[in-house]
Amino acid sequence: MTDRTALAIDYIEQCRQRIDAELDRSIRQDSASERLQETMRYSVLGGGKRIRPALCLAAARAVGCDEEVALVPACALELIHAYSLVHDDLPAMDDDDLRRGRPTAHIAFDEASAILAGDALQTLAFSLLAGAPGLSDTQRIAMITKLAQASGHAGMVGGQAIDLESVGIKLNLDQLETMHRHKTGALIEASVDLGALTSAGVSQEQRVALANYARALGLAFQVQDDLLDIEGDTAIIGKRQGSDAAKAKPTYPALLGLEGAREHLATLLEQAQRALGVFGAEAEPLRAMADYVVTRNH
Ligand code: GRG
Repeated sequence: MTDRTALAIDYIEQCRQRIDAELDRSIRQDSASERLQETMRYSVLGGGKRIRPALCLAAARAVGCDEEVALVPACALELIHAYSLVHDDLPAMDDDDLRRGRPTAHIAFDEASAILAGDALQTLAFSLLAGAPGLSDTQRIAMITKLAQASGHAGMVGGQAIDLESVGIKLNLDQLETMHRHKTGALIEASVDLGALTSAGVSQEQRVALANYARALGLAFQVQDDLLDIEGDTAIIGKRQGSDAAKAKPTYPALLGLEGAREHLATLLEQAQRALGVFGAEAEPLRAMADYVVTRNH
């Protein structure tokens, strides 16, 4: 493990404690149904690497902001991520029994509860953003707009639709990247941008640099995910059982070969790190996060 990867692991751990406390507090707030609240808590607080919220806090630091101001936006990102996983695991989607090493929400509870929990997590994300402390209305609206675009049909949900439509079809590299840019990249890009938006004075140059970083990192995340699937690490933690259709999905190693995928990953990491050239030491957590994403083992 490099020093920078160790720094990322420490940084994520520090973020996790603050994020999980805030997520717990948000979900505890008045809920009409105890079972629904329990399904939401199960889906959000039962593990997960917290990559997206940590990226949001790290981006806030890079633009000179107090990470505390990015805490609520970071939670909104994790809530959207958790909702996407709950819905992705449903029988109508990937039909997975295990997630993060334990039964998926629809197995632990039931399908209707899982659908409702996903719906409620999504709306909670936007409700949190609308009341995020320490930000102007203009900043809150910019964040809500960004997160809605990144998670809706122009982003993550759109990517999921492309994914479902492409089962059994041989995608080329461009098509594969388009799918991943929407499905997983858009939320990673939004994570960094929401962090950048915590600074009212963020410059265009900084935002473009961070967008380039996040774009390369979002793709790198997916290449590493595909490589981990091949190495079998994800099977060990029971992340996926999945339907035959899910297993037949196109991947980077299938298109580029194992070595080709590893080279592609190295190129994307280099692009991400190069994009941060306009920043100094304040972007060190972002640099570390990039190293972590491409070397993580689950
Ligand atoms: C169903 C609305 C809807 C969207 C689904 C993002 C997505 C779209 C589905 C996730 C399916 C999946 C397993 C994609 C592969 C990449 C990915 C997002 C992995 C999970 O993210 P991690 O590794 O998860 O950050 P943890 O558990 O650490 O939070």
